[in-house]
Amino acid sequence: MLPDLSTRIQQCARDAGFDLCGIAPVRDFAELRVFPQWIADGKHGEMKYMAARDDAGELKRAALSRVAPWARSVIVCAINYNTAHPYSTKAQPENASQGWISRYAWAKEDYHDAVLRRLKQIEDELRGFSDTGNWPLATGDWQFRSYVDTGPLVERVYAKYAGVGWIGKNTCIINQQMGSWLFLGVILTSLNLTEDQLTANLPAPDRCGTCTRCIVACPTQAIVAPGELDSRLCISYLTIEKRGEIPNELRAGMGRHVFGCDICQDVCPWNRRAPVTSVAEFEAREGLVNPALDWLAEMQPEEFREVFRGSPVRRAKLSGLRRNAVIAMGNSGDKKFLPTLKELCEDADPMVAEHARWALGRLELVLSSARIAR
Ligand code: B12
Ligand code: SF4
Ligand code: SF4
Repeated sequence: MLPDLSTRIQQCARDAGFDLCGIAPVRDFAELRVFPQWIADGKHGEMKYMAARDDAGELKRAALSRVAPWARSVIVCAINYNTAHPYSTKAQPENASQGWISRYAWAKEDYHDAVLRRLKQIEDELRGFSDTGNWPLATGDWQFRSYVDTGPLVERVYAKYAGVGWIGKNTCIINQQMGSWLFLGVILTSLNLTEDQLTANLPAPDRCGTCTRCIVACPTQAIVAPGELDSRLCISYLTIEKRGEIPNELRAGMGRHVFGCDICQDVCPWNRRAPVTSVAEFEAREGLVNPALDWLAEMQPEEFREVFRGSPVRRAKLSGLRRNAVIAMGNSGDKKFLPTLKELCEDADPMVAEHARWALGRLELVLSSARIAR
């Protein structure tokens, strides 16, 4: 029995700057049993790392107890990244020549780095407990491993069982007070926390009720069932993870999204009064909120490196970002993009050129149907 251990850990998390923290046991949770079928159905698209298997052929992310047999509990931390800017559902209809970069990606520092640094601070504090004599146990044998995204686990499931929030129908972790603009970070630990320390009032109750706003609002019908997302249809996947050509039939639904998508969170009633973060690293970089589409579509490598140094947007690579911006121009209904798109049809990057040809056709169609309607 380790009295007050979870309270001490939560204090460490607050000291490190996290808004929420809980501890979940390592278990074969019911939600994890849907994961193998999700992979078997191909809903992870081209994200091969999601389907990584261990030597015995088991999906790594579905079986933490096999991949990290030493791990007994998972400390789950969450930090608010919401800024005071309007939601995309409000800002986008007003700015036809501008695109949308997802709220999480405006940040001055990539969240992987900002969150991992804070997790390491917690690790250090926990290790330091025995040295200062503040802790009744020797910590020498404790094992910790911190992850942001890259660990062999489905973070949201552990967040649910740590009491951080419930898994909404949009698949996001939602906290009753904070909403869902939260980054998660996890620390696997060898700490064998007792049942009552872990599970008092857990998991967080589901408060979606009869609401279906996110499912209805998703422009590409990517939420195929409550809590189940088909990545292959999700704008976030298409604009960030998908390499090469975007399937033709999905391009119109992408609207003016150039990196990520926030719609299923923008419409969520639990985000209506979501607090604004005080974390300096998550403040928006200049020019990334409602960025000009032609600026992105014509960006050169040097400027890309400069503007997106240390930003998660680098993941799309310049070619992918330009591809996305070109599609967005096609969807914009703004005739000022016609000459730029004509030029981009001959772009040296064949992927950009192919998408520009589609976008030109699409823009001409949108403009002519607008003329007929008048
Ligand atoms: C791959 C990935 C993606 C993929 C796939 C998303 C997805 N929903 O699976 C794509 C690229 C589309 C994506 C998009 C986004 N992502 Co992402 N992503 C991840 C990553 C790396 C893995 C997620 C995963 O394992 N998916 C597998 C599926 C099966 O799991 P799941 O959707 O979480 O579903 C679980 C439950 O919903 C439940 N479940 C599902 N169906 C059913 C049905 C029943 C009946 C039951 C009982 C349970 C159940 O079981 C599932 C697990 O088995 C995590 C980090 C991590 N290591 O966990 C970040 C993570 C989930 N992403 C995050 C973010 C911020 C985003 C975006 C908001 C970014 C953006 N603005 O564009 C969007 C949100 C889109 C959305 N609605 O999910 C955050 C989420 C924070 C939060 N509050 O929830 C995470 C945790 C990263 C982090 N460290 O903060 N992401
Ligand atoms: S992120 Fe956008 S495309 Fe993906 S499920 Fe949510 S609303 Fe749909
Ligand atoms: S929009 Fe409604 S259904 Fe979707 S996650 Fe929010 S509360 Fe749940």
